[in-house]
Amino acid sequence: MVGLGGTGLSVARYLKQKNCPFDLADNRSELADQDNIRSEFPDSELLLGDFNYEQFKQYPQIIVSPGISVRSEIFRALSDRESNKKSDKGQLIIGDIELFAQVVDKPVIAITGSNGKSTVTTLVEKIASDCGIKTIAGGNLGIPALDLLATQSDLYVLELSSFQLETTYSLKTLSAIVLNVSEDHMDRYNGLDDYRQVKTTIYNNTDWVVINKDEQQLLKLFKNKTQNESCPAAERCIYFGSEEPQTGEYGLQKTQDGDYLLKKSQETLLKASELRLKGVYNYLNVLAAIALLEPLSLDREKMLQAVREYAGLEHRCEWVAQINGVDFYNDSKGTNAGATIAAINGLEPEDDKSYAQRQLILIAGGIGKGADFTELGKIIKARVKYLLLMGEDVVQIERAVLKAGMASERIIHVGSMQEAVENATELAQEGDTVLLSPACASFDMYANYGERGNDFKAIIYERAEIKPDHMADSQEGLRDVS
Ligand code: UMA
Ligand code: ADP
Repeated sequence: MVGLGGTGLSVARYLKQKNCPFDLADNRSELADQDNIRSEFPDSELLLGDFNYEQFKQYPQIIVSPGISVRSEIFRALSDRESNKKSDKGQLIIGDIELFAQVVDKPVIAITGSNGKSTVTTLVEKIASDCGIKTIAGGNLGIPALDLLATQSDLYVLELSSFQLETTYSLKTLSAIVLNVSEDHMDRYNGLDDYRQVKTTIYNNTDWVVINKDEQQLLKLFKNKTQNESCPAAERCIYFGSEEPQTGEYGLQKTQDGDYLLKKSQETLLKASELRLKGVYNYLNVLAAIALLEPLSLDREKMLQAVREYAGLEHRCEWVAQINGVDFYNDSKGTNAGATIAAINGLEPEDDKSYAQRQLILIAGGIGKGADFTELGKIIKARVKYLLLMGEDVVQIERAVLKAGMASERIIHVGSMQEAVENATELAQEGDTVLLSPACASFDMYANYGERGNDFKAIIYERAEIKPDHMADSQEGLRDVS
């Protein structure tokens, strides 16, 4: 088992329970919990420090954590050894989702995408549970997949990252979705096409394919795939998107009276104003969740009631407080450009007539993961009055924003969250909105996005003299590159 984060430990516990012999490796030379690991797994060797090809090649199977790239030299070399390509256990290099796939005996719904995964995963879990199905969700969301097996469930909802998909081969799903694809993790992929290709492997073995019609490149890729391979789901596609739907599809209808979520061409599911989630991207998340559950033919009214009740997750465009007429939103989970664009558009809908009078002040920056910020730069220029930048890769964002034509005096560099909030408060006028949506990972300044969001909220609560009783401690499952 290579990599001893949350996934590594869950795999190790699973293998121990199955009496399957294994050793453990991590390329860090020291781990904070290494003594505990040694005493929990006394029969396993603990290999710390640089990975060693000669050592690794002795093993019939290598399970790799998602935080470690299987495209790195050592794993490429190991898989290239023709004779070892497949062990008697299957692929030589696998991940925890593959182990899960080999034993799960209940239906699985799988969700990937650059943004919206956690929202859709938890919404699917809530709808199915409220409709009376014993459901549990996990994967990239937080509870490692193998740990889900300890809870008796009739339905598993898995959030899957592209890293996890890279080491998964035999996952069979009831329904599967690639929500969207925008630049993320470009430090691990050879461009957007490569990343998109990995994401679409989620459709490899699914009964029902749920497809976002707005994602033209994805549609094209899927059509090519189904033409070239015999794909059982080719006739079982459920389409959704932001346009008015055609028969059998899910979509949105914009009217004078507001937005409606529709199924097929006539049937109204919900009026957008009935939802606690806001923003077109969230309406799409709702449609995606309902579409994923279509094969289960759930009770329609119970399903819609669950959707109405769903309040969204912490750190995703979460309203924090209003101070002197200024609203503060925490979107610390906005860890790539696509997420921040969605958050900006969601808070300031184009058709909102009062938009012109309101100012948006954006706090962004962190680890850019090699992303191209050109599109985000244009949106910021068009919609953001002041941009407060902090963290390691602010130069890339600043360059994109200046290139889009934003005046340099509207861009302010700050050294801490405290300074960011102080500046934002000074610049904001009554009616304005301050949004933390970094478009970057947090680990230059924080342990994870949760800690970053909590820091932002704590500063605001202090200024507002609010004593929140719901401030979460550093949450399990938020160990991230996000
Ligand atoms: N690491 C090393 N050396 C090692 C092992 C890990 O340096 O030998 C580093 C990695 O580079 C990484 C960190 O340690 O920065 C954690 O890596 P890991 O694979 O051990 O992480 P886990 O604790 O197992 O968490 C993983 C997911 N993390 C990643 O994919 C990086 C978690 O998703 C997921 O919740 C968990 O498994 C359970 O399935 C987090 C994430 O950020 C939320 N995911 C990315 C995202 O959503 O964008 C993909
Ligand atoms: P993920 O698990 O994929 O990171 P989340 O549901 O946690 O997604 O949402 C993270 C951020 O992504 C949100 O805070 C929001 O800014 C943005 N977002 C959510 N849903 C979408 C979507 N469908 N399209 C684009 N951006 C989205």
